Amino acid sequence: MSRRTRERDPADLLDAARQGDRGSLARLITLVEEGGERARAVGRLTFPLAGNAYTAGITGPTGSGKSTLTERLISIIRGAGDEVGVLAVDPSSPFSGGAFLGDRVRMQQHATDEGVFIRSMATRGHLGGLALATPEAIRVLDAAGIPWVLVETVGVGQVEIEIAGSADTTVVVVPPGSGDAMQASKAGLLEAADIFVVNKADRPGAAETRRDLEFMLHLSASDLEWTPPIVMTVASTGDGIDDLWKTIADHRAFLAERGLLEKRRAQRLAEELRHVVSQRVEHLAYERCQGPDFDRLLNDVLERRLDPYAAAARLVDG
Ligand SMILES: Nc1nc2c(ncn2[C@@H]2O[C@H](COP(=O)(O)OP(=O)(O)OP(=O)(O)O)[C@@H](O)[C@H]2O)c(=O)[nH]1
Ligand SMILES: [Mg+2]
Repeated sequence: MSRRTRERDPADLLDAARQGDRGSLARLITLVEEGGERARAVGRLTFPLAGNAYTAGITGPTGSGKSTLTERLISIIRGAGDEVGVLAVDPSSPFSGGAFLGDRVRMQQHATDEGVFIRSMATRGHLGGLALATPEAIRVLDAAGIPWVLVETVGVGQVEIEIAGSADTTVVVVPPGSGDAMQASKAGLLEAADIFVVNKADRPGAAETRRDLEFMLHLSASDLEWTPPIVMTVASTGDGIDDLWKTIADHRAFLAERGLLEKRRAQRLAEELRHVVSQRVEHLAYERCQGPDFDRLLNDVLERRLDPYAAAARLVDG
């Protein structure tokens, strides 16, 4: 990246990104990761332009084949002539690099394709971590005019599910093996999934995993009109990928036809707004709990001149 790119302001970067300059796009996402005033400036610029990209989240346990599947989906999207952005998010790792080296290598076949933008995400300073930085990064890609955004999230914890669930279509990848389907259900993936993929269907136990999933879906069946389909794939050979793509398209059509896409996106924005508010309040609490005022009031509490509630009231209300 040239010095000039680094020094350009967010508005110039966004203009360049919208003209297809990938370096500027990468820089904008770095600004989002770093948080602070420049990240806010990026958010202000991208938000009004966003809302057109369709996002698919791909989540599941480590090594289940998410990146290999993602790579196959990239090929299909490119085959249709569309541009695609990919964000690889690993909430458990504070810095991008090591863990994603493999992803980069595997997605190398797209490395020289200008229509593909692949990026791993780390939080360098964004308040609220990746759960808040990811939607902002998606909006950067969206505002740059990229119609498809795939978000690969590693892991099945609470934050991972939150990120994965912030897509229009959430794909949960379950590898074959006794207990894996059960683990997915415990982790709350059953609720988050719009589509299940049993990848590595060439391995023993795939049919059993499918049956386990069917059984659990049956148990948790509600009056929802959409029951998550289960797609069998062998990402390494490409088997079942067309089926997966068609299922994503079906889900998209289902949401669009019933007005559910807008409803979901509205719910997500409400959730994001709540999250930002609680981050800010938490940050405020952190700031109020240090410094001379805090020390003075704490001293009053320690000497029993003030009770903790009265001291807190003074710190919060001034
Ligand atoms: N046999 C078999 N191997 C597969 C299949 N899909 C992926 N693999 C292999 O499984 C390994 C892990 O695949 P990845 O795509 O990196 O899995 P991942 O879920 O992205 O892994 P993390 O990002 O580390 O969580 C690689 O060696 C793939 O070649 C499959 O369908 N069958
Ligand atoms: Mg991966």
